[in-house]
Amino acid sequence: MKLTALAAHTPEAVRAALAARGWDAQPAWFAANGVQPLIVLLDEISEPERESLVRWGAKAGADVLTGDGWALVGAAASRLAPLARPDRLPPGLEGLAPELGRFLSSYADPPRCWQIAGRSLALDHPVMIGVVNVTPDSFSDGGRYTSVDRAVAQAERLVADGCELLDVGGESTRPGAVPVAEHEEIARVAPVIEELARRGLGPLSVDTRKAAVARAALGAGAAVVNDVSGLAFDPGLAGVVESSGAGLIVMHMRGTPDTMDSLAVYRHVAAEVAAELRVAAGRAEAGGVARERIVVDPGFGFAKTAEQNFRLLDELATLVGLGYPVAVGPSRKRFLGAATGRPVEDRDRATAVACALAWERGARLFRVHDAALAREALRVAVATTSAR
Ligand code: PMM
Repeated sequence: MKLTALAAHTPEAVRAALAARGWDAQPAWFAANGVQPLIVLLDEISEPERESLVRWGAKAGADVLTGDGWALVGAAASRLAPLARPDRLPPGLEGLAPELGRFLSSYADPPRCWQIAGRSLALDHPVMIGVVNVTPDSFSDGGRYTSVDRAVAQAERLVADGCELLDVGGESTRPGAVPVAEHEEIARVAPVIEELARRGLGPLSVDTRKAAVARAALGAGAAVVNDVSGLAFDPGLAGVVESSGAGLIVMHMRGTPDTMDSLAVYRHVAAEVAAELRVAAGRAEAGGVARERIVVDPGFGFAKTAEQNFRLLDELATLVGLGYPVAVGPSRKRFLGAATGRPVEDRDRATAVACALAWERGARLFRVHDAALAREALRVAVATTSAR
């Protein structure tokens, strides 16, 4: 007998083992997905549901760890699947089927593209979003690109280095940053967006929390609204996105840049951020924004300590489980400095590594200040992942 330990973090090792033993590609891929271990945490379940789950787990050979009102279920995907099928559900578990069904179908068939105004971005490869900050006080490149000419030069470099979307922001959101008046923010971003669009340096995104700024930016040629408040700041923003057909990035944060640092209190950061992002994406959908236009983002550095940011980066698959494409913006942030000891101007290598780790965990979009290094790291990460 000869034992080989197979890698279990993706179905790839099982697929390759079966293919090497003569299985055809399709059946090997289905079987590999079927034996893939999945773990789901079910909160807010009733006592009868909990009891039914324990009985089902004993019969199905699933691990069920439970407490008051919750159950953590670990099993191969093929064993979990019947829980999502109303016709095959054990009695008493009917309430679980819709959510489990949604999770399993997005697990089996993740979003493959993102609809933004006028086009769609394929997500079968890493999509880099280049940062063009036109704020005088952004924490990482503060004040260096305030004029339109400088923004254009920066945009040209980002596009040459592989960015497929450029994110133009006119209000710094670093902790304690001074809020910018609407008209001032429009005066900063609109001319830059207009000029970048005129030069074909797009598609373009506007990084704003405000409906009026988004409206002006979309009018100037932007195709995406990137809202760091997750539609919590301006109730009018969803309507502006909906009526323009723009893409929307819903980022997680708590409070405002002024108050967020004091709100970095979590019992279980990945689960709480996922739940809060689900609510934020729900706000977008309730406002008429189609699901295929929405991307979610954990909001590294926004109401999170360094330790919480690293937990979230490691547990990014929890956000991927929401079923929306996931964007990340670790670029040059403080938590990377905490790990490397490097100052803000020397964090692009750490950013590139964080992007590679995030790709491996399921992120598809990467908001970066320096795209050249991130692109190299992402190429290595992509070469290590199998095509789905
Ligand atoms: N971070 C910043 C600004 N906007 N948008 C998204 N979607 N995700 C982020 O992580 C994010 C963001 C802050 O960084 P900056 O001041 O360097 O732009």
